[in-house]
Amino acid sequence: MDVTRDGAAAVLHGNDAGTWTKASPHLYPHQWSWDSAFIAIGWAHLDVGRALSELEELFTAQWSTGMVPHIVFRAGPGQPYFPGPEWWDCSAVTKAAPPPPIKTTGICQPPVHALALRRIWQLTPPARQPEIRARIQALFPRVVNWHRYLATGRDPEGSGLVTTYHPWEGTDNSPRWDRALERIKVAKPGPYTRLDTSELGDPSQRPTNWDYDRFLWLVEQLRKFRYDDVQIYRHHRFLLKDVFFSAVFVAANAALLALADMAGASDGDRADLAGWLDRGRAALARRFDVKSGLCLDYDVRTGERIRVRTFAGFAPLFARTADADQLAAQLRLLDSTAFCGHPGLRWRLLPSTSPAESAFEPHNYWRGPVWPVINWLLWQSLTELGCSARADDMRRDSLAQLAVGEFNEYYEPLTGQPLGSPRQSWTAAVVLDWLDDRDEAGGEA
Ligand code: 9WN
Repeated sequence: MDVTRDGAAAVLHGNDAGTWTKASPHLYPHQWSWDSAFIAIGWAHLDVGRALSELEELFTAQWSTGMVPHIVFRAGPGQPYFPGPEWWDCSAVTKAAPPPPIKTTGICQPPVHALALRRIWQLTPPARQPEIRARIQALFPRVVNWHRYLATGRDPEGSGLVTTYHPWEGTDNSPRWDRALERIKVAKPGPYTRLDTSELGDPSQRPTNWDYDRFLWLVEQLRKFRYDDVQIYRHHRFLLKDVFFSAVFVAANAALLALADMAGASDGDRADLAGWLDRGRAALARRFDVKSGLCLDYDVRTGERIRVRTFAGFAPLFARTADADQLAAQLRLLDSTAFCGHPGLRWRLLPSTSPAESAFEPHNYWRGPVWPVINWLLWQSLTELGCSARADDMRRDSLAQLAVGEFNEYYEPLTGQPLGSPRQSWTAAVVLDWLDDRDEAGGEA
């Protein structure tokens, strides 16, 4: 059966909590940061006002540092999630966190929000432009502030690359983090009971207990440092320059600049955005490894380059800044047997980890499966980079893949089997964007 707009809309409506959307009905009952950004793009196809509420609601939990937290805990006690707010205890240890009753985590996720704002504005019909413009103008400085946090607190070296503090800052059990986690020998967090593996019924699709021990131990460390970036930088064991996160940041700075006139941005903000964009683009170019054709993360603690082949290596594409040589090299690699051209793949889509890697596990979360949202980001990037034929194939194959299952979180790359949580909001959201063939209705950006 074909994947349909009505089916995707029903997922968003089913997970809708009024002004925010559960990331999924059972496994993820709260508001997640980058999920919300993708979800807003989905809502923009149904109601641009509702799309903007998603972001406005998320930003009510923004920290005074500018950080937008990775989870805003909003579900009631009947909808448990582990680890809950008591593991983070943010407002008790730092004034930077919003006061109760707002409860958040103390880390963040990739800044897709600006891409969502731009899409919302593009899809705003003329009759709604005055209202939506005013609301975007009100939100815009907060989004710039979020970017300022990433450009400063998360990059004290001014390197142009964002430092992540925890695998939960986007791609949880990606093999990119294996060596840094292996160095943590003593991780024994307090007693805990996971809910995710029983909820899903198949632990092989989720991180291991070894991973969770380390994930929770890292949370305890961050809490001990009172979520203070200076302390964290001084003492934390997990500091990774993440090229994918940094690439999204570059694309997000460009998106805010594209909205700057409409949003009435100050000269200072425009100059900052342009500076962060240039610095990020140059930094990604420096992390490009000619031998492998990939952009490589590095470990701030050891200085080590992380050579494992994953989707993140295509950072110059995700940033939309690849120069002609890098673009050609990355497109070749994208369709090589190490990635989309692997003969065993069900669809020619980008897997989270290369099937040619020894760490590849086709069932396991970020260690092999295809994530529709990542392919959506790449599709948008390829479109912007002028590779429309390759982008069209990616959209077509993604929709074909999504005809099976129920808007799942991720898919087995060799068989196309749907995995993870069904009725995942962000999957439905990107389907709504892929299925939209209207000309852009509204504002230019
Ligand atoms: C921890 C909600 C989130 C996504 C992450 C994804 C997964 C959470 C989990 O689900 O992480 O944040 O419990 O596994 O890895 O990218 O935002 O969809």
